[in-house]
Amino acid sequence: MISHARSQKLFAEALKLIPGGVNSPVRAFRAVGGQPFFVDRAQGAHVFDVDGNDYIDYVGTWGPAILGHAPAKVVRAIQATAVHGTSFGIPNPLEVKMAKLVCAAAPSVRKVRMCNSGTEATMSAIRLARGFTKRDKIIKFSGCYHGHADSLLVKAGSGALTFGHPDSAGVPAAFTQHTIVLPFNDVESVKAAFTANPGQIAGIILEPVPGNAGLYVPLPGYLEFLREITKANDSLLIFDEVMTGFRLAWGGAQQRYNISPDLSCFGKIIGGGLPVGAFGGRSDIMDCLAPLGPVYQAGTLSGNPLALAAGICVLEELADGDAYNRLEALGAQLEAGLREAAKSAGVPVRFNRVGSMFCGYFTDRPVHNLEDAMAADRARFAKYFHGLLELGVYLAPSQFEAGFLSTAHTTAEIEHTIAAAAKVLKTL
Ligand code: KE4
Repeated sequence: MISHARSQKLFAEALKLIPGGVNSPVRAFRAVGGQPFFVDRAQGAHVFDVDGNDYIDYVGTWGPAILGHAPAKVVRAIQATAVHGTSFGIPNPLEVKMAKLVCAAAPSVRKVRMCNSGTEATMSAIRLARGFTKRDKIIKFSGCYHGHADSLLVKAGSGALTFGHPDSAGVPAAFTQHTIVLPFNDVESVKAAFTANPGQIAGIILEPVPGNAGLYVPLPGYLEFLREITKANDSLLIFDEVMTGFRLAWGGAQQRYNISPDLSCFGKIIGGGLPVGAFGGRSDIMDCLAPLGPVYQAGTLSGNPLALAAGICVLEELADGDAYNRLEALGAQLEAGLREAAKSAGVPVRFNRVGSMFCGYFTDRPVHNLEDAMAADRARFAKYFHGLLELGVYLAPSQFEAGFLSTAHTTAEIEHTIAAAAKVLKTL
């Protein structure tokens, strides 16, 4: 049994001062039980808690750490930038450099605006889509998470005709009445929504590979269908690539699946672990943004030099594409090992993976949408999570989160993880 004495003491203090003791809900371990550990430092593929325990990390600060934690080059870039100023609120050369990199990676993005979180990016992209199309309604999919903007904290209505209901206290029904929530990977429901709301849908926003209900993938032809039906209805296709951008390929999911969305949202990796968001797309749409056009959007720290220095360093490291070959090889090794371990233990696990993003669902059914994911055995996942934690492997503390590999992971760490999983699965 590893000690968590110092973490427990810190958590007790945190609970008095911070709601739930955490600054973001998922960190509280409520989905798996127990208490969160407090991190002391992170390096490469490892995080070390305040009690000195060492964990192989498959959360990667929820996606940004694609090169592992504290890569020397990134730390140096932040240090070298900080001595010249930590924030300007004035145009700076790094903003042009970052914009060039994003546009080079994603040809659908001809202009891009930096902001400070994925939530800001998606919230702004939706406002922009509504301003450009002069329409109010937005389609999103259950199980896709786009941050905590009011109009996106919504659960499905009873069908295409009825609109979303708030999925959080404090969100007035009026704020979600224009949001239509549909099941992912379901073509007919999208057709019905457009038929029921002719000329009223500003756009569809989706995670092209949903990573916020575990991980599941678009069925063949689904993304192409969404591209066509939005075009046919003068609606916009918005790819929320906050998680998949620069993760699934240099050009993100849109490169991997060869789809050209009208707008894309980014975050996480492009800030190298510092607070960041971005949204971009067709020039005719982006030019509707203030100060050029009537759609307002702003941010004191947008284009912050430290976040851009860190992000540019990471993107330049990823640009030659070698990282993605390495991540694919590591992902394949992990997938093969975990599938074998579950089979040997006789435990039904459905393992979904795209490149360096993965999720093992404790179910014997395929998982193609939120409903399928909800059928997974969460209690079994919780035992698996804690069993692995005891053996020095840190997965996301929820069945409904994706796991992430980094280029700092090695085959030795993957082998340790597989051996630990084999041991724990036998106890479930
Ligand atoms: P942030 O506002 O947390 O930077 O980004 C929101 C967001 C938008 N779009 C996608 C596809 C996302 O995955 C996220 C945030 N992801 C979660 C992980 N499931 C962040 C972790 C957290 O909320 O603490």
